[in-house]
Amino acid sequence: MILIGLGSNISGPWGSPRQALERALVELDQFPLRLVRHSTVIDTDPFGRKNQPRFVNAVAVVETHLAPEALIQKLQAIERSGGRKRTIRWGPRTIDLDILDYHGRVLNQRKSFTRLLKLPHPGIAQRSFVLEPIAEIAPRWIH
Ligand code: PH2
Ligand code: MG
Ligand code: MG
Repeated sequence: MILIGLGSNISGPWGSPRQALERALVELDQFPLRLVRHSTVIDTDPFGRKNQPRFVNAVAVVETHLAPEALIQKLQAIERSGGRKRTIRWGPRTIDLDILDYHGRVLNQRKSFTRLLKLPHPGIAQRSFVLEPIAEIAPRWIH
């Protein structure tokens, strides 16, 4: 199973955070991605950096033939079209798409000089805004 985490807490070209999540779900259903199912969209307290707007979060199950490295690049391209600017870590964002799990693969790889692709996503167990949507759509999923 491939699990994608979605998050947003500022408006951008796709509208409000909730509208941006809805649009991102449409983008996750364009070839070579197929949206299998997704959770409800929940309002959540900001995690990590507290003094920023509240988030909306959801989790989606997708299918694709893309390998993890190609998938993350595809997700980053979707983020860019949703107005994502990479500034401060854990700061406000118009749209954030994270690979949470890729068929149980374990990866800790240097993708470029600065960015690491880690699988499963290292923050899952600490983040209820990820765990609750996973429990909704994949209750038998095991970390
Ligand atoms: N994402 C972050 C940092 N903090 N807090 C919530 N509630 N939801 C998020 O998606 C989120 C966050 C960095 O990706
Ligand atoms: Mg994130
Ligand atoms: Mg991210």
